[in-house]
Amino acid sequence: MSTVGQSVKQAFTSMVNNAKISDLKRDTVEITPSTGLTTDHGVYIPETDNWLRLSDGQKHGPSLLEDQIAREKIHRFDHERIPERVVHARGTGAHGYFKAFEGSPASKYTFAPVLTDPSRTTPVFVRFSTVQGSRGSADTVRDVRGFAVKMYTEEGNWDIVGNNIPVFFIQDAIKFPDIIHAVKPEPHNEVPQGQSAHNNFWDFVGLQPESAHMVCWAMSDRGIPRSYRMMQGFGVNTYTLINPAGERFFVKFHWQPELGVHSLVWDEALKLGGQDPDFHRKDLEEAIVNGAPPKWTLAIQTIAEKDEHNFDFDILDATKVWPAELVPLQEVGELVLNKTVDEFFPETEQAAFCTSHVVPGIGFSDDPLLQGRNFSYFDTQITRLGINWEQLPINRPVCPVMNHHRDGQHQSRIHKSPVNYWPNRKSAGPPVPVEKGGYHDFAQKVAGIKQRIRTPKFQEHFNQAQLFVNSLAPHERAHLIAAFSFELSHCDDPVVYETYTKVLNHIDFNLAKDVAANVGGVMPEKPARENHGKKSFGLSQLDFAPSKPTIKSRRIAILVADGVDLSGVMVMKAALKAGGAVPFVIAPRRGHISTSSGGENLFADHHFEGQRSTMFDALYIPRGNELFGKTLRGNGRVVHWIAEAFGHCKTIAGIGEGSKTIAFALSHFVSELSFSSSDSDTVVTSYGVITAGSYSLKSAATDVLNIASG
Ligand code: HDD
Repeated sequence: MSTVGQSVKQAFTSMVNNAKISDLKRDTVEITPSTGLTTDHGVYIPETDNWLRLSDGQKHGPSLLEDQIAREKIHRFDHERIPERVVHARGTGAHGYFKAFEGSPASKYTFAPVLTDPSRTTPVFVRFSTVQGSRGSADTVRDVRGFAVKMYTEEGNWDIVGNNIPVFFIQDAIKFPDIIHAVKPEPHNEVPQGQSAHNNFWDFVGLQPESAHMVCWAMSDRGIPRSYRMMQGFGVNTYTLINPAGERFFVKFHWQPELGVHSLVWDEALKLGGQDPDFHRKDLEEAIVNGAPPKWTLAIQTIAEKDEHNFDFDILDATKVWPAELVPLQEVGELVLNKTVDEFFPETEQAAFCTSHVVPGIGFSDDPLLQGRNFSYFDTQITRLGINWEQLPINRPVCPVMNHHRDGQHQSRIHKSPVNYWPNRKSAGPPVPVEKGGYHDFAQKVAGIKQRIRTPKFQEHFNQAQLFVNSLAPHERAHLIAAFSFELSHCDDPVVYETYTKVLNHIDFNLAKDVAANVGGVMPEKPARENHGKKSFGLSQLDFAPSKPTIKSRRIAILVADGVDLSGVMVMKAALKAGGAVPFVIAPRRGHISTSSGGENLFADHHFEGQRSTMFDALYIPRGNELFGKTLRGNGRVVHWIAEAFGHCKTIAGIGEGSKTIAFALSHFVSELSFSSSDSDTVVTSYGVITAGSYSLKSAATDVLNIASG
C-alpha cells in the first residue's frame, strides 16, 4: 500500500528517537543477513526443514520424539497466542510524542509538568481500536473507536484511555459486562462479527435509556471514520487536576485532529470491510511512512470544584458532554505520531493501558464509570499478559521503577537486596518512600450512606441526545436515519425494533417517524417529549473542518491506459505531491504503460482489478489518444470506478479523453451535465461540476487540490 519501499521506511523510522524509543532498543534484536539460526538455548541449528526420523533412505519411517529441535519449534508455535483483549481486540498503534504549548493554560489548573512544561518532549504510544470485533475483524465496521494514549512522563506513565466519542453507553461500571455481552456476537451462534446490527444490542439499549445519547453518536458518521488520523479522541470520564496552590478542578480531555474530522459513507465502509479489512491500519502506517505524521491538539475543559453542581446535568455522568458554550475548550499541547512499530506483537499487542495510571498533578473524580474502570484495567492485564505486565518493554516507564513487589510469572528484574519489605532494618537504604514529588492523594471530604442508587441528575437521559441530533447538518442527520434503519432492519425480533423506535421518539419525533417507516417500527403519533431546540458547537463534524483546507496524505487515483498523455500525468502528480497528497497511477496492468508520445515511460503502481474506488479519496483521468479513451471506456471496472466514486461524493477530475470517459460513465446518472466532447481541457467534479472547455492543466490540479480537501 505504501508508496515508499521498506528500506526508505526503515531509514525514516530509524531517524525518529525519544526516551522511549531508546529504552526499547535495550530489547530490540537486530537481525542481519549473517545472523545464524539457533535454538532458544542458543545452539546453532544446521537444518530446520526435516524432523529427525527413521528411514532407510528410500522410505519414511516414524518421526522421532527425541528430536528436541523439532519439539521446541512446535512447542513454541503451539503457545504463540495469548487471550485477545476482552473488548477493543482489533487495533493498531504508533509511537510519537507530546509537547505542551508555550504558555500552556494548563498551568492554572495543574502542576503536572507533562501538561505545563514546553521544554519537555514526552514520549507517547497510542493504540487505536474498534470495540466489538475480534482481533481479525475488519477496520471499517460501524463501531466506537478506541483512542488509548500512554505518556511516558518523567514522573511515571500516564494513560488516557479514551474513545472517538465523548460519551459512553452506561453511567455505572457495574453495567459494563451487560453492555459488552449485549453488543458482542450473540452467545448461541457467535454472530455477528464486528457489528452492533443484531437483536441483543438493540434489545439492551432499548431497555437502558441512559445509552440513548451514545447510541446516537455511534449511529452517526462518527461510527465510520475515514481514518484514525481524522477523528477526535476524548478521555470521556471526568478526571481532576490539582494546581500548585492545592486547588482542584474537574477536567475533560479532548484530542482535536489537525486534518479535521472526516468519515466514510456507509456504502464505502461496507465494501472496504471486504476489499481492504486493514484499511485503517494501513492508512496510519502509510501516513507516517510517507512523512505526514498525524497530529492532534490536546484541549481541556475545566470546572472549579465549587462549580460542580451548577449544571443541569451531573458533571460526573459519562453519558453527558460539557457543552463548549458552558465550558470552553483550552488548548494545551500537541500530540504527534511519527514512528510505526518495529514488531506488532511485542509493541501493539502487548501494550496495556490503565485508567488508574495517573501522575502527580492529575487525579480521579467520583465518576462512577471511572471508579470501576480503575479496578478493571489492571485486572484484565493479569489475564492477558500476566502479573508482571508492566515490565514488558512497551509498558515500562522511562523513569526509575523500584519497590518491594516481587516474583510472579515472567519476573524479569533481578533485585540486589536482601530485604523485600518495608519498614526494614536497612531503612536508610533504597527504596524508601518519597515525600517530595510523590503522588499525594487529594484530601477530599466524603460523607454518605452506603446504598445502591443513581442520584436524580443521573436519571435524565434524553436532553443531550436531542442536543446532538439537533446539532447535526442535514446530510449528517440523513446518515443517522440511514444507520438506525440499517441496524434495526437487521433485528428480526419485532419486540426489539418496536421498542427502539419508541425510544427514538423520546429523542426526536421526526427521526422516530423516518426510522419507523423504514424498519416497520412503531409509528409515533406525537412526540414523546418536546424538542428543546438547542444546539451546541462541536457536535457536528463540520465544526472541525481544518482552518486551512488540506489534501495532506489523501490518496488520489490517476487512471491511465496505453496512449496516455505523459505530461498530463506528471503535472497532476507533481501538484498533488506538492499538496502532500499520495497519488497512485492505476492501469490495466502493473508495470510500464506506453504513452501517446511513444515509449513506455510511465509506471503504473496497480492494475484496475487490484484496487477499488473506495480505497481512494479522489480520482483523476488525464488526457490521452483515442486508444487511451477507448480502452478506459471499454473497461467495465473503470466505468464502475467512476460511477462509484461519484456516488460516494468524491472529487472526480478529467481532461480531454479523461473527461469524455467520465461523461460516459456518469451519463446515466447526471444527464444535465454538458461534458466537453472535444479534446479541450475539462474538469468534472461531484461537488460543483466544472465543465468549462478552456480549463488548463494547472487549474485542474488546483481544483482537485481545493475540492479534494473537502
Ligand atoms: Fe474500556 C479496553 C476505552 C469503559 C474495561 N477501553 C479499552 C480500550 C479503550 C477503552 C480505548 C483499549 C485499550 C487498548 O488499546 O489496549 N473503556 C474505554 C472508554 C470507556 C471504557 C472510553 C468509558 C469511558 N472499559 C470501560 C469500563 C470497563 C472497561 C466501564 C469496565 C468496568 N476496557 C475495559 C477492559 C479493557 C478495556 C476490559 C479490555 C482490554 C484492556 O482493558 O486492556 O479492562
